Amino acid sequence: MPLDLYYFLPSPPCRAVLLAGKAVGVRLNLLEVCLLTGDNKTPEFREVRRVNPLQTVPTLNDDGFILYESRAIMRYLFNAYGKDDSLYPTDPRARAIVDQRLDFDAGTLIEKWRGCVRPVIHWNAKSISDDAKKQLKEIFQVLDGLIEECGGYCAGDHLTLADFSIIPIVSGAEVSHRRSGKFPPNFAGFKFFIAMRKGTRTR
Ligand SMILES: N[C@@H](CCC(=O)N[C@@H](CS)C(=O)NCC(=O)O)C(=O)O
Repeated sequence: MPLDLYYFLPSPPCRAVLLAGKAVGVRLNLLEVCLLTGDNKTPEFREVRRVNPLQTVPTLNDDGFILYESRAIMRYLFNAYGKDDSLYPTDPRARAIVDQRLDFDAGTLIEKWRGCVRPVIHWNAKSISDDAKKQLKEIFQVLDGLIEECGGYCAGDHLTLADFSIIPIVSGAEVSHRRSGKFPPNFAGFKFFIAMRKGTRTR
């Protein structure tokens, strides 16, 4: 039985779940909810509204079991269907580092990203404030240091759920700043990111 995933591609948390689902090896039945046209407020989205008081994507429906919050969904996919323990290590310290990075993403990194994109997308701001840009730059420098410490990954010396959560933020920023040449240097060594770009770029 396929798992239904309500998603919207530009949303980093949705892309994180798509990456994790692929790595875990589950088939996701994708149901698009266009946030730009307010699909999540329409009657068609009633099912999700009923089960997700936040009315957000991603939302997973696994045979009636409903889950929202991308990092909880990623962990659930791993716990329920994962075969490759390295994605979310069982060693307490290795897992703690993955959890730390996931929490760093949820509590800090994505918020700095939102500080830049939200005013433009939702509040018709014509530009991003200098303060928001500065905050994003500073947190990217912190992330850059973590990637360097881990030899090209976000948490530990191999690919984990933390990379899937963080990659969509970095790739979104990279697209925005592709020509500025101001990207933190170690992002160039972010191994999964490079692989993903090679696999997905068409030009
Ligand atoms: N912490 C949540 C964030 C979910 C979230 O805010 N999703 C946004 C898209 S990025 C959304 O659905 N927004 C619709 C709305 O707020 O009306 C997660 O990681 O899944």
